[in-house]
Amino acid sequence: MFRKVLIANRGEIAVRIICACKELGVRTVAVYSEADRDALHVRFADEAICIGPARSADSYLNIASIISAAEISDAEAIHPGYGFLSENAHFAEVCETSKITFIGPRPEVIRLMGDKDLAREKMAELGLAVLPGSGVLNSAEEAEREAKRVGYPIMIKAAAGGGGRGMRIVRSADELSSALQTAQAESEAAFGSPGVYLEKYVASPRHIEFQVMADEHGMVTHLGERECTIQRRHQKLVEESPSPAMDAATRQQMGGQVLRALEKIGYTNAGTVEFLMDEEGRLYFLEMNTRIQVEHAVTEMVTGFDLVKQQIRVAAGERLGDEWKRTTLRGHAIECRICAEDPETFTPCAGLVTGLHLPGGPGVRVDRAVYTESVIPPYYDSLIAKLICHGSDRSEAIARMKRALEMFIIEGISTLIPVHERIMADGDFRAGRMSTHFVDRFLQGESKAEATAAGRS
Ligand code: MV4
Repeated sequence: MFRKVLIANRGEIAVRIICACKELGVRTVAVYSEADRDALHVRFADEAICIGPARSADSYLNIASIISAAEISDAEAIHPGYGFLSENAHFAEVCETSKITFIGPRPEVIRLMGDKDLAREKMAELGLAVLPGSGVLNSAEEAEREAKRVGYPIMIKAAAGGGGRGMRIVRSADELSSALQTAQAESEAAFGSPGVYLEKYVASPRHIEFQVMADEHGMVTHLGERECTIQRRHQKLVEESPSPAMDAATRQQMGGQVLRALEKIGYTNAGTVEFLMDEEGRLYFLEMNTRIQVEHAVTEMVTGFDLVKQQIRVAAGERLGDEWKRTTLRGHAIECRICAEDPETFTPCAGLVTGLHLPGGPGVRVDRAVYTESVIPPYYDSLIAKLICHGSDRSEAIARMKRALEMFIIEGISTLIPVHERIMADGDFRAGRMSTHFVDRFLQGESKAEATAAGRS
């Protein structure tokens, strides 16, 4: 096992990684920006090194500063968390050449999966179903030909994108050439590369993703799926495991397909394979995330495994134990992302937290970096805590979430807690009925009548 690990991240995930290290008996090095001097991850780590000014580009994304911090502190490994440098193949390579273990998959695998159209092609070749679609489009004529073959409506996606950014729906041929141009320009501006591809558009899908874990000895395992359909502008709000739309037979079949594909790629460490579920319940591969995700905790609650500890163990060369080979899912877990945002407008709101009470009791977990008197800086993601509730079944998990939200008090700043309370009371949510459009419809008040009724019952 490593003696010392550097955590190249901030916020709740940095604290979460410190928890894992402490339990493994591994010393920790935090890095922090000038805006994070008083942050919880700095306080809980054994050592902390300031790596630059508040702006992410100058600190948490600054590869040279982070590698220097690892060298100065003599850390043997770096855990990148999520976001920031977690899916940066170049960073993983620099770690390798600096003789520091990057806690994640190999750089080539990160690079393959970062190229969304190549990943799609590779996974199709390895037996996963994909939606009808194209490779990278080289001309307007090619786009026209491919769109016609696939059939409208189609969706244009950035090859270097992912997570929904830079996507565009095209409903007919006359919209195509202007949509293509805009999409290419947006992709260039956002990701530094104009490459786009197209896919058949699914009007009301669900987002379902499989959690995987693999050691460096060829053993890959899956830990069931999460349902992440409840999103707003590609930001997930609520996640759960298992998915209310998945049955045991489909889980076993899809899980098996995922494992066989990743074995052939030689995948290592934690990862997530995302699928779109169409209106008929068919699953299509979308993309793969080569990092630990925000929503990993719901999988931890239903499997009983510690995914972050296991990431560190497999990066140190340990094998997956026998218990990973026969995973059983117990009960149901739901996560609400507690963001520092206005609950009406979703505008991020930084500031001083003047009061804080965290919920507890049976089946309740809070992963957070916020504390009383902490200042939420305006420079980073608005996620300040994750509330995760486990129950023996979905309805108990929802009831726990409802009461835990009531017992979660944050004063001084606005949060999305009121939005989550309304989602938990919503009739469609409680029935497990959801699609891409859930949050928009919900905010427009279409399901408000049901919400009020369910909230009172
Ligand atoms: C799609 C789609 C419809 N058709 N692809 C959103 C996240 C990103 N990974 C891919 N996303 C989508 N891809 C095709 N071909 C609709 C979405 C989508 C979505 C999917 C599931 C849950 C919520 C969503 C919200 C917006 C868009």
